[in-house]
Amino acid sequence: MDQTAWWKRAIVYQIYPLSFKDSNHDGIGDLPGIISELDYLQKLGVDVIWLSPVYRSPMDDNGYDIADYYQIDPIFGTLDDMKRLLTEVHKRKMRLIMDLVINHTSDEHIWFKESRKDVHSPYRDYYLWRKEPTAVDSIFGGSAWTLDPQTNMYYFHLFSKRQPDLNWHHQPLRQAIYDMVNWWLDLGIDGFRLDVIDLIGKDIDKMQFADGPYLNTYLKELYDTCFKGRDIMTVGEMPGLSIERAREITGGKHPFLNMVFQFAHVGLDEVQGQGKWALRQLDVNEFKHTFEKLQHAMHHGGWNSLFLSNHDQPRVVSRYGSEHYRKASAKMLATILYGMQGTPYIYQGEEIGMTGIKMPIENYRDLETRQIYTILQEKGWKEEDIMRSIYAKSRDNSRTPFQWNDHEYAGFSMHEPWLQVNPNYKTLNAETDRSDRDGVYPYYQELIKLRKSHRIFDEGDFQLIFEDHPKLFAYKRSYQGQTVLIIGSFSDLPITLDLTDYPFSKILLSNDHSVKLAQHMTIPPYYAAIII
Ligand code: TEU
Ligand code: CA
Repeated sequence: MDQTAWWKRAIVYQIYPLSFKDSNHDGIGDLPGIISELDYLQKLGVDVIWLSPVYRSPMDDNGYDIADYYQIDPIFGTLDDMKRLLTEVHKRKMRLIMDLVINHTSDEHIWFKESRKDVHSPYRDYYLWRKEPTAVDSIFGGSAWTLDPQTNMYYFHLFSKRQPDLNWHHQPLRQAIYDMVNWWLDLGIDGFRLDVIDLIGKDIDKMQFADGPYLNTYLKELYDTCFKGRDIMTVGEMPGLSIERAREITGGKHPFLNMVFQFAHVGLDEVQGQGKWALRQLDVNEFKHTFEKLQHAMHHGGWNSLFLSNHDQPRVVSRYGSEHYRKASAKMLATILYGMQGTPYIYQGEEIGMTGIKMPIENYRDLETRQIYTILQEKGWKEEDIMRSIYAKSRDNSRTPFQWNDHEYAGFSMHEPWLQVNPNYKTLNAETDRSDRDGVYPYYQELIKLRKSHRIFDEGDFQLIFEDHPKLFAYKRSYQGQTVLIIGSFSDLPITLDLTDYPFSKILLSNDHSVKLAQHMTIPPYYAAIII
């Protein structure tokens, strides 16, 4: 492997700043709070921190609506805090990447304020204005067009109406973005996670949005103007990109980005074509075959990012694991993910097995949840069905404050937090978990160490085993004559495995030490093991 590609061997940890740690006790997480917990991350084995947006923002979409790219929002701290964070991260031999939200801005960005004033404004073409709306829905529900009374024209927004889309076809806008990106890179940050970057090449008049006709052109320009020649890491969030295109963009002739987030495996608990609120049971076979495709496609050329959770997705234990077998299933999910090829991502709290939450509707803060609640009501959904979907899929599931200890507000803050703490914090928190021999955090530490000490995890090829088993996700990795088996059970019941056909000598790691390796072995619910 190319040794300069350090990001291939990195473990990335995503911090959602609002909910990580509050230092000044106003109920909102902040940069000094993050600085105070860097040792916690270092001990876990983290190499790179991805910080969700901390720029100045009205927080309509929790910072994914940026009003000033050059400033830190006062709720998080100051630019000096940011610089201090960077220094402290680097001191610990870790790196820091920022979130880059350049498909849209906040409606409070000066560009938009100027743009909307008058059709002749020099900023008019920074955004997308039309006399008539087209039949496009925003991703959060409702029309993607909003009429602005000031000039009596409609502006385009794929997310909330407070997040107008930027017009990437306008060269001055692109240049303004590149200047800003270079400014942050010159400040010393180590790269970016690029928010919905597959949308910047869209052609709205031709109704082409994700992976639009101009995507390669603009990505290439961004790469040439900002990324080229710098020792950084870039990961593009690309919900609408095919596997083939992901491979092209990360590994083809022009690798514009180091890796992308693919979402094929994420929508498998949804009725296809009906959006995220129409629930269905996960089919483990479909799940593992989706990963198989990615593993094979990216094995030669291209690079995968491995993730199950982020700030938009519900907690994976509650979603694909089991709250009843919480610790076992949290470890199992980590094991099958970390056994694959790619760069693994941990979303804050995943490493202690945090779970989803059920709250009365008025406690939800996420604009998507609040919006969808009304929309589903209007569509005639029954209250209990709406709430069932929200419990399962609301983004607030993963945004509740980090559970540090069993003190009031889970040690996140001494003030009532901006979003309710999960009531299970008394027993489920980092302090308890880390002092538990059976804890999830200690397991992650071991898993990360193991992964880093065997090249087979970086280089080996991937083949599913027990391929049609409806409750097993198992595969082997092979590299230079060596084979590793990775086994994960999604079953509430024991399963008997026949390992006669596979080479094995010992268990390198497992979530249940009472299980002994044998040709015929019976594994308990949510068992996970790495066998060599
Ligand atoms: O998300 C983009 C996206 O398309 C989805 O992940 C979407 O938010 C989700 O499916 C809705 O349920 C990114 C950010 O990660 C998200 O937090 C922002 O809200 C969004 O872009 C707009 O910036
Ligand atoms: Ca604070």
